[in-house]
Amino acid sequence: MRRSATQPEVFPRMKAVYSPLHARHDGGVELYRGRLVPTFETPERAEIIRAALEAAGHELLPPREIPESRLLRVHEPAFVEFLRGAHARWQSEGREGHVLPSGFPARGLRQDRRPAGISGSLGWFAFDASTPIVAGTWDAALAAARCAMTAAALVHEGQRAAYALCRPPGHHAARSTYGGYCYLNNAALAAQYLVDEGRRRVCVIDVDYHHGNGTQEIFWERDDVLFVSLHGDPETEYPWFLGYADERGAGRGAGHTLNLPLPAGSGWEAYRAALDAALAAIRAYDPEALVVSLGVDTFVSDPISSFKLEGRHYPLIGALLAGLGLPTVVVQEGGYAVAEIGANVAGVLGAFTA
Ligand code: SP5
Ligand code: ZN
Repeated sequence: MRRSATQPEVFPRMKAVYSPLHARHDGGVELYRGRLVPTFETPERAEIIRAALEAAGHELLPPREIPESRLLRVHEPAFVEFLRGAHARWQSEGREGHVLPSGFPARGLRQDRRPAGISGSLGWFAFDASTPIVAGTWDAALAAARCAMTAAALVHEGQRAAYALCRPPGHHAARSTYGGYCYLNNAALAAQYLVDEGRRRVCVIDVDYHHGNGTQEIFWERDDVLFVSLHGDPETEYPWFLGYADERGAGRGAGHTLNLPLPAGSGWEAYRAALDAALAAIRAYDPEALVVSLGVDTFVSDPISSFKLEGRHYPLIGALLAGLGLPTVVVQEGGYAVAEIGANVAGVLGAFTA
């Protein structure tokens, strides 16, 4: 049925930015509980989300050819060049097996120089052994970053909300480190895009089960981006070394980071209370745009996480976020209960079109 051009759509569809290039990032393994296992972060995740969005009537569109120079607004040039070339270098140095780091510059080791060789470089830039670099990782990561920045552009140009189906995810990637299945920080790139286009205060709210350590680090000393995160308590949950409540930002950014860790096992009641606190902080900041790092690994049967949210809670989260009434970019992060990932993501997004 065609609608007349003058009549507003009763249920306007959301623009969802998707690239098939995500599928090039496949076949990697991660170190999990002492074993190398296929990554939990799989191409199937994105295809199930895509199918659910199509079924819900959202409009899929490809990312724009955003210049790679935009990456450097958030990431260090040497880091970007490393990611681009790491797989080829590993191969040209005659190595077999998976491209994973096996040693890191921990306390007591030198932090002031990057070794020339590939193994030392991997340990320098990576912070875990669960984030493999395969031949197609760079193509997929760049496409995901472009999906996020395209969604930001759509919102800047007047869309009330837009969704970026990013894969690989991004919120663990910092200015010059990668890990947690993340290489380029898609949400930070979206937020920076909005700042660069003139939005004066942007908020990133991160509702993935895991703390968005990369996003926090990127905006740590800034007051033009508020970072708020709800996540499993890092005392027991990945990424373990960031995400505590006493981290509040520094310098100009003092007070512009808010962490709301919750114990593993938390359910909707505790989650809802933390989300209310997050929303109050966002309203007080009065941002001109919102970026949502949307992980649905808060779901009760997620295989690597321990919150107890159910399918019916995702539309409630969406309604609370949409209730802020802000131009909103939703960026896909985690979620590993593959059978339910599409319904849970679509549940959040539906609130922005109702
Ligand atoms: C984007 C994203 O969601 N990345 C998550 C990366 C998590 N990788 C390490 C997971 C370690 C989980 N430990 C097992 C706890 C089982 N309850
Ligand atoms: Zn996560």
